[in-house]
Amino acid sequence: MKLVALAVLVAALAVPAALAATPTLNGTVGPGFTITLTQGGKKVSKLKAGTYVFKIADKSTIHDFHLTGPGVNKKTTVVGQGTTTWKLTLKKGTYKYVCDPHASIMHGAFTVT
Ligand SMILES: [Cu+2]
Repeated sequence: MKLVALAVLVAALAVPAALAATPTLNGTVGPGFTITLTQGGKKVSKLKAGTYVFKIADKSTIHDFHLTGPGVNKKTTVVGQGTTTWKLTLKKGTYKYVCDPHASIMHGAFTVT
């Protein structure tokens, strides 16, 4: 009986571990003149190279979320709104995100090591 209980416990623990394998980053642009990229509520400044799920919330029809860096050039549309999901592999280097129409005031960056 104890072995069965242990097997059930191991199976239950294995599922969250598999889901956590790809870290999720949250990008938000708008509704004001703000653009952010966070992980677990904290601003992203450094990441390890690897695969990440980017969940981008574009909350405005006058802003876009444009991510560029080694091997990556992805953006939402300016007029579009809603949530977009990108699964991206990040390499070593510097990545930048901007709102194209307001790049001078709406921008951010992070480094990948
Ligand atoms: Cu903008």
